[in-house]
Amino acid sequence: MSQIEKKINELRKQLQHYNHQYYVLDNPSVPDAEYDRLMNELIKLEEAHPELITPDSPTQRVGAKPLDVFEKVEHTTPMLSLANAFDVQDLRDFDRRIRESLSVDQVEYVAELKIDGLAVSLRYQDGVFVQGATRGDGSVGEDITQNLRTVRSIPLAINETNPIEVRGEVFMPKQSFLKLNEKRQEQELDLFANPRNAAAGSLRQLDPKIAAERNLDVFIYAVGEWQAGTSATHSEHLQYLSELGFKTNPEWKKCDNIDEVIQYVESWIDRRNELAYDIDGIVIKVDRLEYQDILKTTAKSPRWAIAYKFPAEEVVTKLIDVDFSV
Ligand code: NMN
Repeated sequence: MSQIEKKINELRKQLQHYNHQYYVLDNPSVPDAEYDRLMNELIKLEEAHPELITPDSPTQRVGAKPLDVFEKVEHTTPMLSLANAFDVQDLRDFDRRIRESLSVDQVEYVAELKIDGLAVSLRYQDGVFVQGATRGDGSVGEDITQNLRTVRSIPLAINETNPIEVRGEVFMPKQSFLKLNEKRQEQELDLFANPRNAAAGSLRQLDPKIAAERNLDVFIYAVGEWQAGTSATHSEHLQYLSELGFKTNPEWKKCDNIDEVIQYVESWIDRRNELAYDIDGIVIKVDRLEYQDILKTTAKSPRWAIAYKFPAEEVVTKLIDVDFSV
């Protein structure tokens, strides 16, 4: 390897590390000026040696040209939606059905915030982000790789050489949504109805430069396909995703039984407005993967998970309602 190649690799590793600290952990480890200096050094070296540019370089987030149309992507494992629970009784019924099917007295659950965004699937091969897709109808989604590459908290490279697909929710933080609408008002453009619609509108841009300006963020919440997978529980998956450098939501809780789940759900009803992003409920999943396999899925949704939906707080006036939901 030449000296230049070594220097380029070193800069990429360093910048990847700083990006992770800054965008994933919200905890910058160097001043911006130092980050910018290293980034400029890498840009200059790559300009002088374009043959050494790789798609996972931190300089390559917004590389691609505008598309004419999004290609279709068939999901190898369907991206199912979740059954809903609307009150405590629904949660108790869910727990009873599960315990009866498994013939056990107690089941451990993981409770997570249900982020109000768009479900996406991300594929990595040889440690490099190669494809990102929307859920679509659950079987076939749209290839939005080039827009997802612009989401700074999505790593372009990870430390897992086995093929892995992960799933998560792309969202727009409330603050970014307010700023975007302010700017649009000044420009006399239509306003987005809420952060979810703004995120949807951004992800369906054919020009990745527009998506890149929209300050989208992500929380990764599941491993989709992973042949080398050895975890026994969903909570271990969450731990592993975070070790790989993915942004996972820190608020999840492992609960020993449904009473603890109910306490967790109730604790968020009033606190949810304090978050920097919208949530529309709590997702509850059976923690043991072996149990998930036994419980299986119906045609529409897994039997081992449920989404508790918060009561709607207000009816939002329709402004731009981008339908990107199914
Ligand atoms: O356009 P990007 O690359 O997202 O950068 C936006 C700003 O964020 C830049 O001014 C950069 O300095 C800053 N940033 C800082 C760090 C850091 O570790 N201090 C990391 C990533 C981005």
